[in-house]
Amino acid sequence: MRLTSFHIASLSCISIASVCMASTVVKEYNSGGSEIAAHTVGSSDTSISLNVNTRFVDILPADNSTDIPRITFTGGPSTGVVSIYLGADDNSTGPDFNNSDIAPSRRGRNLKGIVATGLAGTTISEFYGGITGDFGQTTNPDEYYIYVDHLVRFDAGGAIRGNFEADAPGGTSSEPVFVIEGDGFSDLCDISLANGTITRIKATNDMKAQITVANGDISLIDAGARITGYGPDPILVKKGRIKKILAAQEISQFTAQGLGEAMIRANEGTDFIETPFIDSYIIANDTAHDTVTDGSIRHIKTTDSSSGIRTHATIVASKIISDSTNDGRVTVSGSLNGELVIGNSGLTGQVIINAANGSGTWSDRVTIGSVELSTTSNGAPYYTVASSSLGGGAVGLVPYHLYPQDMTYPSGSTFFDSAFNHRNPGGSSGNNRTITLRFYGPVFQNDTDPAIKIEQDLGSWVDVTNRAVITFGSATSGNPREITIHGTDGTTGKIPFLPGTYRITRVAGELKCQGTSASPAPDVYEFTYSFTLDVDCNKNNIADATDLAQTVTYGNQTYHPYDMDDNGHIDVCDREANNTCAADIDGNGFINGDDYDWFAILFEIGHPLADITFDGFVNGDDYDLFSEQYENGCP
Ligand SMILES: [Ca+2]
Ligand SMILES: [Ca+2]
Ligand SMILES: [Ca+2]
Ligand SMILES: [Ca+2]
Repeated sequence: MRLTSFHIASLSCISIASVCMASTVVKEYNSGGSEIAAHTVGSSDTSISLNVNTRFVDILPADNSTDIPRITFTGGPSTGVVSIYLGADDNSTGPDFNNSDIAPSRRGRNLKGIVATGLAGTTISEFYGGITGDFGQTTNPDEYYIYVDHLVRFDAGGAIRGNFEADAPGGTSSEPVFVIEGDGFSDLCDISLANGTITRIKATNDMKAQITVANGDISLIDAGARITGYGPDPILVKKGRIKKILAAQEISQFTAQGLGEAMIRANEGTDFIETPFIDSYIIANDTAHDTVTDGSIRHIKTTDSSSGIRTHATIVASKIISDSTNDGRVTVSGSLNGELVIGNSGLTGQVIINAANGSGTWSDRVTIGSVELSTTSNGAPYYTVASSSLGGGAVGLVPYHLYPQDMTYPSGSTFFDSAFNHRNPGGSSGNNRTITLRFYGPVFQNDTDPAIKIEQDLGSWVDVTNRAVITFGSATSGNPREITIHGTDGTTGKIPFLPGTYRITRVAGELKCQGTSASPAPDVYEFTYSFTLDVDCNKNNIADATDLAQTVTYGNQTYHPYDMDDNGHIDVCDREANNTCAADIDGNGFINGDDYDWFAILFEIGHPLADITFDGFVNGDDYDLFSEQYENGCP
C-alpha cells in the first residue's frame, strides 16, 4: 500500500517534470480498519465528503517536501467519531490515528489547514498528526486554520502561525489530551479551546501565541526561548488555572503595543512559573471573566541574577501561598523592579528578593490588600508591619534581617527566670516564656555547630548558649522564618538560666538564609537581641521582691507570708535549697515549733501558702500532712 502511494506521488512528480508538486493521499477506513476510499490531493484547497461508513481518515503526504493544502471534511456517518490522522503512513494496512500524548510521525512540509467541524449529524471529529514544516504563513495568516471538534495533538517541525479551534481535548475521558508542539509560535497564531484542559503547548523557541481556554485549565506552557506577545490577552484562562509556565529566556510583553494590558491571565491562579525574568503582567485572579474562588500563586522563580522582576511587570494574585509541593514562594533572583499586588491578608507564603545574593534591590511595591510595602511606605525592605497583618508570610531581601515587628517579645524584654526556664507549673503553657526570633525570610543552621550565640553579662559577656533549648522552624514544622529559644528547669542536664542580662547574636558562617540560589548560602544579617531575666525563685510568675513585700495580719501581728522567718529569703526557695519538706515552713532545714506556729497562722487565714498538698485548697488534708511531717519528720 505504501509503495503504491509513493508510486503515485512519484508518477505525479515525474508527469509535471520540472515543477515537482508532490501530492497527498487521503484514505478512508471503516470501523474495522479496512480501507474503503482513497483520494489524491494536490496543492489546491480540497473538500472531501466522507463515506457514511468512514471512522478513520489518514492524510498521508508523499514526502517532506509535500505541502498540504486546506482539506475540509464533510459527510461521514451521522453519529459517533471520525478520527483523522496526518503524517507518515506507519501502518500501511490500516489507520494511523493515535489518541494519546505521543509524538506523531511527522510527514509533509507546510500545512494550510484542516477543517472537520461540519461532519454529518452529530458526528465528532478528532485530530492527531504532525508535519515537518510550518503551519501557516505570515501573509494572509487568517487563511490557515485547524478547526476540529477534538484536538489530540499536533506537532510542527517549523513555525506555528495558523489558528486552532477545538471544542474539547481528544484522548480518552480518563486521560484527555490537548497538545500542540512547534518550533516557534507566532503572534499570528490563536489557539482556542472551549471546554477542558490544555495538556501542553510547547515551543522550541518563542511562544507568542494568543491562547484562550474558556472553561478549563492549562497544565503546561513551555517555551524554549521567550513567552512574549502583544496585549491584551496573549494567554487567557477564563475559568481555570494555569498549572505550569516555563520560559527558558523570559516572560515579557512587547512594549510597542499592549503595555499595561495583561499578558497572562488565569482567574483561578497560577501554580508554577519559572523563567530568568518577568517583564509583563501576570494576573492570577482575573475577576473580569468569572468569580474567583482561588486566584493564588504558589511558585514563581526567576533565575537571572541581575534582573528578576522588571519594571513593566505587575503580578497580581489573591494569595501567595505556602505549599511545600510547589515550594510555595515567589523567588526573585535579582531586583524587584516591578510590582506584586496581593489580596488582603493574602501573603501566606514567602517572597524572596535578591535570591542570587548579588546586588538585587527592592525597588518597587509589594501591596497586600491596603498595605503597601515599599521604600516610601512602611520602610521596606525592613518594613514595620507584622506578618500577621499580611497573611502570615513575609517579603525578605537577601541577606535577611531580623524582623523586629514579627516577634512576640521585642528585643529588650524582661522575663522571670522561672518562666524562661519553663519551670512554672503547667509545663510549657501557663506562664512559661519562649523567645521567638523571626526573620524576613527562612533561615537554617549550617551544620551542627550553634548558629546563634547567647551570652550573659557578668562584667564581660559569657557564652551560655549550651544552657538553651534552640529550635529551628521549618516548612513542615513551625515557621521556617523562626528560631525559638528557652531555658530548662535543670532536669534535662542543661543548667537553668540565672537571673541577669543576656544578648543573642548570629554566629558568622552558621546562621544561613534559606531559599537562595547563592552557593554557599549567605549568612543572615548581623543582629543583637537583648533580654533580662528577673528572679522568681518560687516560680509563681511574680517578682520575688513583690512576694517578699506582701503582708498578712493575724491577731495584732503582721507577717510576711512568703518569708515567715523574715530572713529576707522566700521560704519555699530556702526549702528547695535545703532539700527539706513542706512542714519546714521557713525552709531552714528543721521542723520545730516556729514552723508549727507559722503553719497555724497561714492555715487559719486560709493563705494559699498553707496549701502544702498543692491541690489548690487549704483544708484538712493540708493540716493532716503538716501534722504527720511535724511528728515524724520529713519522709
Ligand atoms: Ca516569685
Ligand atoms: Ca524566709
Ligand atoms: Ca523550719
Ligand atoms: Ca491542699
